[in-house]
Amino acid sequence: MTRRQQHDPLQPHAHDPNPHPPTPDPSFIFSAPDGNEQRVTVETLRDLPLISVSNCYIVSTGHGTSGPFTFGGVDLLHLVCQLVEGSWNEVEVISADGFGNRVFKEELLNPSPAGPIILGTHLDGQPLTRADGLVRLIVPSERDDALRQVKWVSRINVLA
Ligand SMILES: Nc1nc2c(c(=O)[nH]1)N[C@H]1C(S)=C(S)[C@@H](COP(=O)(O)O)O[C@H]1N2
Ligand SMILES: [Mo]
Repeated sequence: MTRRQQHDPLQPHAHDPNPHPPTPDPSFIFSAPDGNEQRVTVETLRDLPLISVSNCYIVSTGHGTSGPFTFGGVDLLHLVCQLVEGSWNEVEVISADGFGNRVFKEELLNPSPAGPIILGTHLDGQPLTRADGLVRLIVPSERDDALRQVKWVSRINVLA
């Protein structure tokens, strides 16, 4: 397999999932549309409402479907609304290993019946481990090779 770092992280494709966290630190950089950046830690996320989403599946390219899981975490919409004042339209969620996904305002405002898109910090009631993806984007509606389930979020770019 070619190294994922050579690809655009926002054009994910089916691949053997990376089992190795790129760094030990689960905090990430949050970039607002005005270019203002701040570090968000797991402790920061704990101060926001914890919501849980049941019946989540990870439809893995490498090792079949796993689940159902109940993921707990912070509603991505809530975090963005908390940290961004002006208008915004799109959110890039990127891991330091070169994997990422684009989330549109529209799908945050109108969540799928499968559940809202969250930044996962808990798995089945227990804190999510770094190895399992802390902090992990959970897109409950996604069933396409887990291409939106971004483990080890290291950067969130909110775009106007
Ligand atoms: N950061 C990061 N997230 C990722 C990947 C990856 O390589 N890096 N692979 C994706 C793919 S293709 C799959 S199938 C799932 C696997 O998730 P799991 O290791 O928890 O089963 O993670 C997704 N999220
Ligand atoms: Mo996958």
